Amino acid sequence: MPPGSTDHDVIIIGAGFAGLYMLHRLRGQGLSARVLEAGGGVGGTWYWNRYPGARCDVESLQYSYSFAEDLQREWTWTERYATQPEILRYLDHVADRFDLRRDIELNTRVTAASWDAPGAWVVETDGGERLSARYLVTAVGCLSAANLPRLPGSFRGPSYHTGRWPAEGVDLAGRRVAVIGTGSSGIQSIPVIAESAEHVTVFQRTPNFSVPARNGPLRPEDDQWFKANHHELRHQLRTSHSGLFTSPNPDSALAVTEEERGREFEARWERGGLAFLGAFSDLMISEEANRTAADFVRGKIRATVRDPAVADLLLPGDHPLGSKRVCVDTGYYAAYNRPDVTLADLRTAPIRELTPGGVRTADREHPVDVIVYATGFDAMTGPLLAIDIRGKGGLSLREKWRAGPRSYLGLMSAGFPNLFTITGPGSPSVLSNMIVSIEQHVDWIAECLDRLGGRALDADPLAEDAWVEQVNEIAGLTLFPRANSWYMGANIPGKPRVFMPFVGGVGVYRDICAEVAANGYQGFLRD
Ligand code: N01
Repeated sequence: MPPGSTDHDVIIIGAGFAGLYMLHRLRGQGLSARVLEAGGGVGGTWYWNRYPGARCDVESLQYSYSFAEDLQREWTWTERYATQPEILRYLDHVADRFDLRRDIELNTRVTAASWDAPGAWVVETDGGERLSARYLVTAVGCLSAANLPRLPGSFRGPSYHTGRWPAEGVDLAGRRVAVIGTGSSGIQSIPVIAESAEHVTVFQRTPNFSVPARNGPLRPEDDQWFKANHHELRHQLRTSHSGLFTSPNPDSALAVTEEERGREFEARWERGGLAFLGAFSDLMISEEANRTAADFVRGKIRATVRDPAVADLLLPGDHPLGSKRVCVDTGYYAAYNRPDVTLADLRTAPIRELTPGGVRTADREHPVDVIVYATGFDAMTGPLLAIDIRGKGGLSLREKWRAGPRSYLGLMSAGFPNLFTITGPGSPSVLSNMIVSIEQHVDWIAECLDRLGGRALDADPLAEDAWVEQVNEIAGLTLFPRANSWYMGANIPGKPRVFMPFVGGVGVYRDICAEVAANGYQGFLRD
């Protein structure tokens, strides 16, 4: 393909953390890139998820870009865990600071993309635009295709999905609110909604494990320490298992006494956050070890919730702790001590239908004014398959992934040349600090494009088969596949049950990707 014969060198889909950094990197190496973004602003996940109480469950200092020293020096987070508005302000700042907006087209949803002879991607948008580029990079996010259950009946009041929350906000003061779903979004929003609503009815299908955030103002000494040592600290994050500081304890939970175990869990519970999972090395490998952590959390739930019958309903019991994303909350369990919060257990009385004035379960009607769907996302594959992507010979990605996603390193899928998927299925992605994984993928893709110098690249189907097998094999050694989780696609009716992310850890994965590149892009086919 002669240079200059396409509209752009690269089209990037999405202007969240991944798309913004990808654009910045490509510009830096002299490539022309265009970002197409469905939202009315930059931010991706953080543009859409504006529900009450939305904040990150990864600490602010770690959930931020590392690529620019100046950016890191000049930005100061206000809280240990940033709120959605603060993260959005950060991303707006990044877009301005690096002059990214002139190459971003907002309110533009990509509907189709096809690999056309003689070697370019042609992208179509919902506005009827057709744009071409030699390379296509998806930065569509892993949790951006909202899952809205189809419930029979109809409700006359307003309803909102947490991941599509109106930018102008929703006034829930004095309203009777139904919250359907008790994953991270529900668990974060319920205590906050309860503060102003007249009544909150929580519709719970599956109880989840949640650990306290222990949020608070970011201490200046922590900020200064992070800034002063950021080279070393960022290096530690990149080479760690999850891209997070979890102070992993190398001991088995079963090799210590009950008292020692209790002390370790208690210390981490008091400190707050996802580091709870680092308490022992075998929590995600041994059922028996996992049970000790799960029992500890169940004990905390019983101790917090005053009504023992309600506490019982909140006890997670159908999956190992951590096999579904552990939630991080502020006052979630205590919210059930309020007289204006009711728990409706859908295991005993499922939702039958929506009525004009509420939600009817098998046992009664719950009158509400507003419904909040905290029902999650068609994760990882959903945002990609929402686009009609066609590769060589018209091969459809939807067709190829019918039985589950297949990719080499989560970066490319064979038969779709020059298409790169940032944090795609088959990479650590959602099991890690997303920013660490995004930066690793962006850097790898940018370097790869630089070395390709305009030539085409595709995944070798044999390398892809071997990678898919390896991803499955490693997942099979852990407790992850034991849950009906969105990691497994189990939350979407009809979606194939395949454990999608790579469990081996971000440090290991980074080394694999670096070695592949160093060996002349082993497992990839070039023009
Ligand atoms: O979604 P979820 P989420 N009827 O899929 C229930 C990230 N995140 O938006 O478990 C009734 O976890 C469903 O029930 P069940 C984070 O990675 C991060 O909360 O399928 N209920 C479940 O309880 C997280 O894991 C942050 O039985 C229905 C809930 O809805 C991921 O996003 C904040 C239902 C969905 O939980 C997704 O979290 C928010 C139905 N028909 C999100 N369908 C932070 O950084 C579904 N449910 C803090």
